[in-house]
Amino acid sequence: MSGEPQADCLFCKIVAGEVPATVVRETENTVAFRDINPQAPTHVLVIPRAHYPDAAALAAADPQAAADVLTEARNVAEDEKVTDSGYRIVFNTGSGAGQTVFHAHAHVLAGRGLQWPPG
Ligand code: D5M
Repeated sequence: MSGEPQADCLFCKIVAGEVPATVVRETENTVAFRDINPQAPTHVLVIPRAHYPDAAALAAADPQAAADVLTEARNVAEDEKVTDSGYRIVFNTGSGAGQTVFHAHAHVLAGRGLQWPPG
């Protein structure tokens, strides 16, 4: 899998600036922006600029980019000042797990009590 942009991918359009988003961080390999439907006071998505359908495909094809997504999730938590209170990094992988956008992304969730096990 090449990681090339996909014309029908919403998150590729955010990377390209064709769809607006509230971007909070950017690196060479990643973009982080606020989720349009936040599930917690902090809810930021971290995506690779390259297109892979889910986190597993990203990790298999480009381990460095996968590591960069995780590092940026940690940096978002620092920026949001939630490292002491705790936060959750979620990679929904597959429709059965709740994935709805098939461009790899990490959810960074914080700012309220988070239950375990998740629903
Ligand atoms: O998560 C996909 C997430 O993407 C979901 O929480 C909503 C979010 N989303 C969808 N469209 C947008 C735009 N345009 N901006 C920001 N966030 C968006 P999943 O794990 O695939 O269910």
